[in-house]
Amino acid sequence: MDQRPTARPRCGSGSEASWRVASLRRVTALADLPLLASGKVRDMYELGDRLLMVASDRISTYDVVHPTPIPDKGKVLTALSVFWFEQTDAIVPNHLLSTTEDVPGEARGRALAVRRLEMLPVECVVRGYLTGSGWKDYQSSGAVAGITLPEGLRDSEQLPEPIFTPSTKADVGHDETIDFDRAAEIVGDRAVMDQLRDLSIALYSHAAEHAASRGVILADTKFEFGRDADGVLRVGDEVLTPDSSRFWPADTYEVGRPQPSFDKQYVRDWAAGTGWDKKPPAPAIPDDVVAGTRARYVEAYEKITGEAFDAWLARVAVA
Ligand code: Q0Z
Repeated sequence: MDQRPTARPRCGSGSEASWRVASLRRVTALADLPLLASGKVRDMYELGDRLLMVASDRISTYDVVHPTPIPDKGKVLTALSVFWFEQTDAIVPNHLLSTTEDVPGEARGRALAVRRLEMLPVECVVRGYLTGSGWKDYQSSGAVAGITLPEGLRDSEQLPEPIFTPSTKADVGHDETIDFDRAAEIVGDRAVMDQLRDLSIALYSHAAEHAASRGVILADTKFEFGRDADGVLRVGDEVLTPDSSRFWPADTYEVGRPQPSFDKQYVRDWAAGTGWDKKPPAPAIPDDVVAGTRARYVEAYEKITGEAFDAWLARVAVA
């Protein structure tokens, strides 16, 4: 069991002798925590009755993870998630507990201590623009997730209003878009599904408006919700990051064609030039493409938050 103290003195504060402070503030190494789940680019550890979510520097294109990490990618995504959790706390509470307390030094900046939730079994997708699978579905049926859209919409066009297009949580392969009724069946409660839709659209609308004011289009995004030990509905997982959303630079946006991805376009363009068939294994990424991609992630953070990325690193640094 977790025998670490729940409250620790801050280094340099209080009157304890420094040897005592040092012994009490020693934290567990990541390797000593039980690994609960590993995604393509993230890992989840048990932290007593809470969880530690760790974003890695791994990057995937065309659903395949490259062997080369993008330095600081995990920290940028974690920092962005925290920015949005703070921004949207009044819309819906979230699972964030701490960015520092009980976060091992080696994981600082890329990890969050979060409440354990009972996750609801649907993905809550909101689309403000017609792209990706939404664009495909519209072209073949005129509808997305059972929502009939106006005729004549073009690739990447803004929708008259944001739409809620839930999907299944597939263990392997791709999530499948479902209509609202099917989502309500899976969740088992239509009123809860109404709540998830309203919260998802409110979160998206808030974030899209903020992003627009900073020259970034939030085309679409995905949320995951769950209930805490008291039954309170909270948004979990990561929110409004480039891995859970499509961000487009507003200054080069053009309707009628696919938009370049803010973060991954350098890697995709380079990969296309190599003749890689998009099947595993993904090729190693050359240094200049790594550097360009890292710069894009940092730029996205700074553009959206208005804060230097270094300020995030300083805020979470081990005291
Ligand atoms: C998140 C995932 C990751 C692999 C479950 N607060 C929570 N409570 C309970 N479960 C989750 C959360 Cl966020 C939960 N995932 C997605 C994240 C690695 C899978 F870091 N699955």
